[in-house]
Amino acid sequence: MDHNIHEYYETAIAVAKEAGEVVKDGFYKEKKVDIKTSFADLVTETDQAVEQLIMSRFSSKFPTHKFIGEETVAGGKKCEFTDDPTWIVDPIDGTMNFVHGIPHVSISIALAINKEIVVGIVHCPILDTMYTSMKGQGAMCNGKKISVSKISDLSQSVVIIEGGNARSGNEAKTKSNNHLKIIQSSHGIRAYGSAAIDMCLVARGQGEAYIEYGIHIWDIAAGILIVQEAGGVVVDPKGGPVDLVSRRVLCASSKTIAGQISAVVEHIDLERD
Ligand code: LIP
Repeated sequence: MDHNIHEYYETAIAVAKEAGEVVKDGFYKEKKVDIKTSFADLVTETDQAVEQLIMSRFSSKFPTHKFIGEETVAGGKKCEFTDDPTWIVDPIDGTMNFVHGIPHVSISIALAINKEIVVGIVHCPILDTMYTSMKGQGAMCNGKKISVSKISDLSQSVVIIEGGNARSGNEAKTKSNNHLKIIQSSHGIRAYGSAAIDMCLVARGQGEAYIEYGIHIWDIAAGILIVQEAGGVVVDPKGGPVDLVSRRVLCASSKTIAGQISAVVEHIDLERD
């Protein structure tokens, strides 16, 4: 089947902008907050409304396409990542930030065909910043081409590493151990609370790497293409190709830095999406 990738790309940008207005409106209002897998895994009525809006726009324009959305999966729908054209959506990536009035919130929209990401859009409506990418066409921030940092050693790098929202078991302890190992090997660490934004900052050279265990396909799908199209690498933290449903990701400005991080961290195996 022939695909008009440019039409998909333009549609995704228009849908992201429309959804961004709903996020902006909700950001400055009192929120109704519910919890999901832990007291730190939040969802609001805006997450739900934005996902429904995005899903309805894509399903009416591309009725044969499939859809994977964070809140639809949280509501019980199985996360089925197949070869079919599939829109992979996080309606608000950085819900914790949204609830606390921190502006680093994003709408992450990706399209995968044969399990390959061909369109990636990360729209940050409060920061008025949109990252866009189409397979083979580079990565942009507000229409301007972006590229990863030229720094090629971990000791000279800023590494973005999140604490995540797991509060039980050994996951949080292992993650804090990994934070210490990265601090001891780098210029320092940062965390912005949104995997999609973390990856876009690596893509634009404002950080040399991002690593996280515990994320989901909807958090990273768009960011994967944006980093790759900006000249970066995206791999499994243990090494090897990135596995979108493995719930772990490592991206970096160079293979060298990715390899140096992979060698120092303790890896975590999680239930797949
Ligand atoms: C968030 C991720 C972030 C992670 C948070 C949370 P959400 O996604 O983008 O990287 O550290 O725990 O999972 O839940 O805001 O869409």
